Amino acid sequence: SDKPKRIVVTGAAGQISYSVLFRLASGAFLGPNQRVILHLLDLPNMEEVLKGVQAELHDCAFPLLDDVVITSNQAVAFKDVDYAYLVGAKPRGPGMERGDLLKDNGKIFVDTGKAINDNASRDCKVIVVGNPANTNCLIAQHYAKDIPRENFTAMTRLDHNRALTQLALKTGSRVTDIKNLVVWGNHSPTMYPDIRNTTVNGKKATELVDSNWIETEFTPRVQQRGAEIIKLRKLSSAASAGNAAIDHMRDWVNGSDEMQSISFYSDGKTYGVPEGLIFSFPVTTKNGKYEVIKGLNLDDEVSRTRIKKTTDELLSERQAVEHLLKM
Ligand code: NAX
Repeated sequence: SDKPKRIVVTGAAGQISYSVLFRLASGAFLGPNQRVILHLLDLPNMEEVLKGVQAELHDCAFPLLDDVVITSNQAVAFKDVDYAYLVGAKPRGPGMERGDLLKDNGKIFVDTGKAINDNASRDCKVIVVGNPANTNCLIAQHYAKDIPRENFTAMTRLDHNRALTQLALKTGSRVTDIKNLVVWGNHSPTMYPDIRNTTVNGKKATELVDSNWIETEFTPRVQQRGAEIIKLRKLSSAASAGNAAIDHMRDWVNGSDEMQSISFYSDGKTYGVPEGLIFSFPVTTKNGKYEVIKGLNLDDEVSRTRIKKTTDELLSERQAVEHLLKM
């Protein structure tokens, strides 16, 4: 369309954003005919860095990029935005407990939810990347009552993409040969990468790989891949996380018949997951909406145990931020 779309990226001075922003400006998200205005939000002490990122965006002379707004003010950042990439979060410091991280980041997402509610386009689509992504998403959604609940999602697409490639490498196939793979639950090491319904070139994955490989190599590798990247790169995943964020949003907006993994608000009627958790489910996407793929069988010992573990973790995360969910 003629009107540019506004896209906010938070934590815009950080490393994931550094890979996301240039792809947003190049059309990797909304395609080659959609002009964009980027809003870059970070903390006040990162203003110089934001100026640097803005300068580099300018230096690309992207034909689709109309403007780059840099700010540390949430009202400015979220003003009239159509899409929000919530990447900014406080990293876990030395000696910090997971509970402390939940609380500190929880507070950030209270303000973010309010700022989205007060300033963003009424059909703004939101992806939360900053950790703990699922629970941060729950908090932001809670404070944005005027925006449809289903517009708030958290990212499990990186975990999904990791699982796709591990299976492709093992079976000597291409990722596009693989259908019906899903990662369930929380974006954390309790996630459940599930290939029991998956096919590779039309053949059942569970007949191509043995269950020992699934249990002792595939599952832990996908669950712990973030740590593996840190060990190798001495930095946490950035380009792959940014790529997954683009994949998630592009497929949500454009539609895709492929099974994808998206974390969103559980209605309490789907796969036995308690109401009100931001949980990763298998979906397809169409006309700007995602739809759960129903009827997958979770009724085996391994699935029941894994689903319970990731559900219990999300319940305990919610409990740790309960005080923020009353208003
Ligand atoms: P960086 O530390 O490079 O960047 C984070 C940026 O956020 C910093 O510039 C910081 O100043 C900013 N920030 C902090 N609090 C803010 C606030 N209140 N408002 C605005 N900006 C704020 O981290 P990076 O490597 O980019 O990772 C960002 C987040 O993504 C982390 O929470 C990380 O754990 C999470 N990840 C999530 C993944 C997922 O699959 N969901 C995978 C990758 C990544 O680990």
